[in-house]
This record gives sequence, C-alpha cells and structure tokens, in this order.
Amino acid sequence: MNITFRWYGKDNDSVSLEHIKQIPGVKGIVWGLHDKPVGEVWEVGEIQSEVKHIQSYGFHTDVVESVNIHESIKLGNAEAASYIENYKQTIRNLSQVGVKVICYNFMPVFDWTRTEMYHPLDDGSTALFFEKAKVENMDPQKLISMVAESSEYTLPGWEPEKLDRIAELFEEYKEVDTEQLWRNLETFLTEILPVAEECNIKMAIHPDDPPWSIFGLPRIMNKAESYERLLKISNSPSNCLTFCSGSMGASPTNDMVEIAEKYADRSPFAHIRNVKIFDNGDFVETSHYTQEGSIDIKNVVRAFHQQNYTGYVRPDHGRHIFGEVCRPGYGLYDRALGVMYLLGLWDAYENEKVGAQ
Ligand code: DNO
Ligand code: MN
Repeated sequence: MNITFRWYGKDNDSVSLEHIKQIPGVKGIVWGLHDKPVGEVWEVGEIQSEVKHIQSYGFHTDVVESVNIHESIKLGNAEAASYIENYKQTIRNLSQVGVKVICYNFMPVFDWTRTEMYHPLDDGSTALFFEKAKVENMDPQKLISMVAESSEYTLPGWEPEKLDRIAELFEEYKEVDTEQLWRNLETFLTEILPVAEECNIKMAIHPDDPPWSIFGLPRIMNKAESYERLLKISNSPSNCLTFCSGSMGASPTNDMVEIAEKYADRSPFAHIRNVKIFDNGDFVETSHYTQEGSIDIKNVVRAFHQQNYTGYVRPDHGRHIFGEVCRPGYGLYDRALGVMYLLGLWDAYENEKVGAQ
C-alpha cells in the first residue's frame, strides 16, 4: 500500500505540503492542474513546474486526479473527436514526467454531489451530507448556487464555465440514455487506451458519487456489474478502476468488502473513507473509523492486505475538525487521522501474517 494524499496546488488549497510532510507514511501527492479549463491539453511546461514543486518536498507524483472529461466526449457530440485528441496529448505529456495512474470519472455534468457542505455531527465537527429527497425535488440551478456560496474554492468537476450553460447541457443529455453513455465511454476508451498503454499509464475510472442517477442524468459506474462491463470493453492493462469505498458504498446494495476482494487487482488506485447511510437514502460522511459509519473499512483494508496490494491508496474526504477552515471534505486533520487508521490496520494485518508463518 503506497499512501498518498490529495492536494490542490499552492494557491488553491488551505493545506500546505509542509504539513502533509508531517503525516507519517505519506509517500506521494495526488495532484492535478485544477485551474485548467476542462478539455484543454495539459502542457509539458506546466506539468513539469507543478511536479517539480511537489517533488522538492520528497513526494512522488505518480497519481493524477483527475484529468476531467469534457462533456462533449460524454455526450458523444460532433466535438468529441477533437477533445479525445486533446486527452491523448495530455496522457502523452503526463507520461513525460513518469505519471503512472490517471484517475477520471464519467459522470454527466456533476462530479460528486452533496446537499450540505458543513452538516453538523454529534461530535461538534461538520461533514458533507447528502439529502436524497432534497435532490429529488431540487432545481439543479439551486444546487449550483448553494455549492458556489458554500465554498470559496471551485469544487473539482464543478467548473463555472460548464455550470453557466447548465440548461443547454440538460437539453443535450436528453438524447443520452445509459446505453448511449456506455457507448460514448467505449468510444473514448477504444481511442485512448492504446496511447495510455504505450505511455505505461493506467486509466482508473472513479465510480459515480452518489452511485445512482441524479436530476434524471444517466450514471453508469455504480455497482459491481458496472466494473464487469467496463473491464469487458478492453483487456488492455491500462483499462483500470479507482476503488472508492465511500462513493460506491453510499448504496447499501454495494458490499464494499466483496468489491475490494474482487477488484483490488484491477484498481491501481484506492480511495478509502466511510459514510453513514440512513434508511431514507440520505448519507453523511464520517471519520474513517469503521465503528462510526456504515462501511466495514477494517475488512476493506483486510481485503487489500490479503492481496498484497501495492497500489496507491489515499484517505478520501474527511470531516472538518479542530476548527479547521478548508475545502469541503479536504482538510488536513481528519484526513491525517484517516491515514493513521489505514496504516494501523495495515500493520496489524501484517503482524498477523508474520505470526501465522
Ligand atoms: C469522491 C472524490 C471525487 C473524485 C472524482 C474523481 O469520492 O474522490 O472528488 O475525486 O470524482 O474524478
Ligand atoms: Mn473517491
């Protein structure tokens, strides 16, 4: 298990690399060029300067999250081909600095979606919250304003230039049902996987969050069967998954321990975090600690350990604790606690194994 930590860049994150350096066991930074408009080629010079800065702190830069996919590709419209060419060029440019994994997602319009960024928890902290009924009855425009008001940062995947043309996008998606979205994903992968393979880069798709359709938009990456179907599209070693216990695990029908047992070997990158699910379909993010949420994090980690997992792992979102002011879900303190929990579990399983020999 190669522990990493997501960081949004010098001028784009309340957390500093100096502080991340003080968390035991963190070897690499999961990074991205978050100011780049979606669809534009990431140029070698800008990649190199970001990577050089991160590496000067002694971290590796093997994992990029995310190179987001332009809506044209997801829509499969007339501009898709040229955006796919740009994407290929970004892959080639990232390979020049030795990137090993690119995380991406194929969610139409919205990346991870919540209805409240600072929902109070019983322990006095706050965390991201999803209220199912609220989304079912909400105008997407209202959600966009709520998200914009709640954070001084642009959330990843919530680029203002995209959200400005939301009505238009919803119109265009009327033509795209889940089968069409699968076909568009297939076209994208068929085009880019040979390039990724040549560049020795694994393309790791992140599951939908939440793992069901919202606002009538299609979503396809939300259960074990989605993985089966994705892996059948191509047997390229670059056709891979990002395991995310909190995203897929927000649906009680997804058994994340089973999914870890089955797909860890196809997941070069894993996000591990907990959520508490309520009977009405709402969920709230909790600490990583197994006992505080609905996901059996300790057995998820066991499943990875049993397979001698050597991939990249990061704590995913955390609560906002100790009075920290930070990006929603991406503070320093709770994610640092998450790292220690993951390392503690790993060491305990390691000991068991040695003891059993
Ligand atoms: C949710 C987070 C997401 C994720 C992107 C991947 O669990 O990990 O923000 O980073 O959707 O593209
Ligand atoms: Mn995730």
